[in-house]
Amino acid sequence: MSYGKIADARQSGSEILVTFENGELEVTAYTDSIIRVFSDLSGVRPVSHAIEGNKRTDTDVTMSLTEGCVTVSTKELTVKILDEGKIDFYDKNGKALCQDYRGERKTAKELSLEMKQFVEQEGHMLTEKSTDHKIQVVKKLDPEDCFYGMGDKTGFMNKRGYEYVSWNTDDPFPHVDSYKSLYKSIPFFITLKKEGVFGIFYDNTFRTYFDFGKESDDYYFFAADEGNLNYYFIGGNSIQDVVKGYTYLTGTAPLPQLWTLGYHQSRWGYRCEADIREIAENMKKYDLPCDAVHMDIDYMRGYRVFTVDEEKFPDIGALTDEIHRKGMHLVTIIDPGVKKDAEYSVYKEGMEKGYFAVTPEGGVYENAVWPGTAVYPDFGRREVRKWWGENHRMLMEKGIDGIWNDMNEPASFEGELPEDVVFYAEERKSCHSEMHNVYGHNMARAAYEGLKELTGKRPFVITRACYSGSQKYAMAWTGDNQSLWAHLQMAIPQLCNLGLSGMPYVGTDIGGFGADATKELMCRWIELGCLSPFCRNHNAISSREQEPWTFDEETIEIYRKYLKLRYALLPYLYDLFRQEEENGLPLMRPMVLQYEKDPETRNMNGQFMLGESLLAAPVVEQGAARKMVYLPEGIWYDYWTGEKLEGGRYVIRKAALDECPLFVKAGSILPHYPEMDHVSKEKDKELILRVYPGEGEYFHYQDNGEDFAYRDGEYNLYHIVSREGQVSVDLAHQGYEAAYEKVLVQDGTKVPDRE
Ligand code: MIG
Repeated sequence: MSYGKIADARQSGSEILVTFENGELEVTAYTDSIIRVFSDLSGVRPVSHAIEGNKRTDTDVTMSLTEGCVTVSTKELTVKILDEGKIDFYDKNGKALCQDYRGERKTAKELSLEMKQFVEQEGHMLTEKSTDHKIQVVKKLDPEDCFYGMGDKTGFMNKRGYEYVSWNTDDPFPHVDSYKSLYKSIPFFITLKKEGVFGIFYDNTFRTYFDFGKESDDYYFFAADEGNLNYYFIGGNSIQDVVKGYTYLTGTAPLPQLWTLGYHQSRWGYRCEADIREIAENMKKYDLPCDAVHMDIDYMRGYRVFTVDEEKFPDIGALTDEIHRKGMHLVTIIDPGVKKDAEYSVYKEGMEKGYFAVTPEGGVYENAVWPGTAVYPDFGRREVRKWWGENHRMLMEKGIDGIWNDMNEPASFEGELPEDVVFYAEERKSCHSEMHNVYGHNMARAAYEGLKELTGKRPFVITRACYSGSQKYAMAWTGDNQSLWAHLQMAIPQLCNLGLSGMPYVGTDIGGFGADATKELMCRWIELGCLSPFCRNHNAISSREQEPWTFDEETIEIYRKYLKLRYALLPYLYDLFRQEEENGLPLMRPMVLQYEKDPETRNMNGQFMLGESLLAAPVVEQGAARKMVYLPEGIWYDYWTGEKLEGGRYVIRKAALDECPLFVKAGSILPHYPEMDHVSKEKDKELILRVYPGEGEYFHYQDNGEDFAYRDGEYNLYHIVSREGQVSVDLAHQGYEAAYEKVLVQDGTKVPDRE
């Protein structure tokens, strides 16, 4: 659309309304570094699904109006709004950060119909060409610009040169770089310039389009055909600031229960109680630490959600008791699709109360998923979420410890839901095209609120589909990957980009979901997986079994070594979660998040940081027995040998099948737990501090690992300082009664006798 010339500009507090010949733009400073640009193009101003509560702070804003230009400034940013609705952003020194492109898009030519038919004859897939969109923000692209974020999109870290569509999609074919959509829609990206950085969050739940310089070297754009122009420009001095800004808006992930950070074993195809028991027993038998076994759709009665098949699972309460006695937990899957069955209470009640999505004509909308014909709860409505939440009561009473939400894109076996199926955004009548991308988000929210109410514990909810802000309710896994080296390789950039997109608690299906894992792939995947925030081996009923003991003795040993590493590092992971809850920074960090001033890190896909201290460089290539690792400037120590290494260069680390290269930054203090085979209900008695040469300071956090008492001060915070070989430990906050009985200080460069 064409805005025409600026007619007027008015300021009211931190909000500026610019009137054009045809249309209006609102520019609102939320903080000094976050500015929202809004234009009502649809006649509806939706309440954000991503942002809860009022995030506008008292922000001093100045405005001036000159011919053809409105200048708006905060302490940190200046925005110039020009004729035709063009907008440029500058940092406080007047350096241009982000400018609207002045030219027109040059959309690619479509093939002729004849040529299309010719190409399709052999089964080639035609990719749709990108056309102009009703709402389209085209920004000037500079040669060195890199792009990150965008949630779970395929490919490598840097999204430069690729296009994506945010439309939650369940596609079981191998997820490759050309995929434009996966399960999650997180319309947020970070632009790292040669100098300067910022983020843009396009809060529009309709299908949105992003092109990071695929169409042209001169511009990039984001776009939509419905909804409004509604984006947040997030400035800052670093990528970290931008991620903090984005999670300030959309929320951080709440601290999880400690046990959820343990190891999870899963498979689609544990068909009866005996199967679950056998898994738990094998974990013990092979000395493999484990905290949870997952129950996929097999446990339900005819795939009816919130039911249990009593033939195969005659006493699920007794089963959970038994699993709990082993120190483990049970997690059950819940899909959104409710079976159409007049005898089934969830269906009956939902029908009576009008809780399911309807067609424009008013009949309940039906499609099919696992149980056959099924209907879709309308999670955008508070009362439906409440009802759904309460439906978890039976499972919670039977002792189930977590809920795994699948198929919530939503998936459908009989074609995609038509765009006009009626869904609500709270009281406002809406439709599938607007509510699709937040369907999983609202379902996860329902589960989170239900579990919180029912158990009082920190809810453990896993979700596949997400929108921006889903991190407040659930952690996420990356869906149906496959046992492919390409997918192991993709795990690093995919999880890192999720982290930059505000989702810190994420993991892949370790070993791969589809296809068949080889022994080598399995070993390499646990080496990476044990350092991912979520650590679960899961695979498909149609794939070869992939529990560690289904390979050979060596695989079990390697698996054990890395599970023990994970359990040793649990206090470190938990500390990182606690910090993340405060500042929104992910645990698993791309090198560029930690070292953005070093251009070498801009395209780094084979290694990552876990917090600030640990650098992990897992092997993700078949047959490789060494790994090239980039050590940023400074001194590093090999985690396994204690060897001291000079940074600012690449090193080649040998990496036999049982070796995952790990390095620790000088001055680090890394908390470890003593060896354990699950997260105990008993209070931790001992903490080990592995201290590395150099000046160091560290805060270690401890609480009951389970509920929300920490928010009332029931936690301990240990302040640890190491200076010239002297280590001191002080309690900076004391509120949790079970402080450690023993804190053991170890020299990190001396190899521990623990294997
Ligand atoms: O289309 O519940 O991504 O983890 O095992 C299959 C069966 C449906 C897809 C999930 C996968 C799960 C599977 N589900």
